Amino acid sequence: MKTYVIGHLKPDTDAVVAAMALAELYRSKECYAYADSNPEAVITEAINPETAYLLEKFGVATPRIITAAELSTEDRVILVDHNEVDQRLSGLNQDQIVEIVDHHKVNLNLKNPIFLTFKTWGSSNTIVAFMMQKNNFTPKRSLAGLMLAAILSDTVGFKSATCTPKDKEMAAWLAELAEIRDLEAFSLEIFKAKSDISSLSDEDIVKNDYKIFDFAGKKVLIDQLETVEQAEILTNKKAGLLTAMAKVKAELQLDYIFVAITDVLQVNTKVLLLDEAAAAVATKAFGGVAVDQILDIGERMSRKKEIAPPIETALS
Ligand SMILES: [Mn+2]
Repeated sequence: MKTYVIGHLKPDTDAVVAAMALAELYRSKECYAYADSNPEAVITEAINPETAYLLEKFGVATPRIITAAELSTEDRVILVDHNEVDQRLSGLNQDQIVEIVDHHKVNLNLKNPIFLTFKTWGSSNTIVAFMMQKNNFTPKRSLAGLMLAAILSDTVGFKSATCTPKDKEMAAWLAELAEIRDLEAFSLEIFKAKSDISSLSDEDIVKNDYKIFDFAGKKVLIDQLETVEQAEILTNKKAGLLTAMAKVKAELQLDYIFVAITDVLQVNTKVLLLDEAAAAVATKAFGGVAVDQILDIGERMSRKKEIAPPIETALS
């Protein structure tokens, strides 16, 4: 029997590193008696360029990709940074889930009681850092650096509406352990790695960081690209992105697809709208007027807190 710790589909830095950090904590401390099963951090799919950059920077190996077919029926699975079925490893038997550590809206219907740790903080790594402190565990320098990076990435350098004092408190602790003093400079370094879309096709961008939601029976994909080159992307890549959106919408049988291009330095998001129906939902959700299939939604940067909820309300 083994215990696997795993983040969501289309893994981001928070999901990958929270799994690594929690597995490290559970290998080292008894906590909930997983230590005998050698907890291992795994991932659902290939990592994004930002996570690849950070793992290389800190000299840490990428966790392996696992499929549900590789799990034996006795294996236990701990979910981090997600809970909804649509965001889980596909084919995962939910009876194997023994614990969830997350900071997203809860959408669960499980048969058995399990360990649940949900906090309304800006990053799953803030929760894992908090758990480490409670268990008198100190992560080594490279892991502390990765956890700090994940907090800065998820909270957009503390600028996101999801950021809380606890995120800053845990980031300060991790920064000291990682010996990283200039958090603003480190945030910019992470934004640049995130913004490096040179290796991505238009379809890769549309599928770069997306989540699929069930809003009032409608299948809605919301993709977000956090970048320092918003204007350039919306000028040079718009036509290609719209074509890719149409393809992905058909392929995944979506009712709606939204691609949010967020400028992390200017603190502004513009949403690409594929068709009239999407424009109607978006303007109902956020107000304003769409111009040339683009809606400026202002300072909103958090998909979880500021982008997905208004779309859900508009559709319900
Ligand atoms: Mn997260």
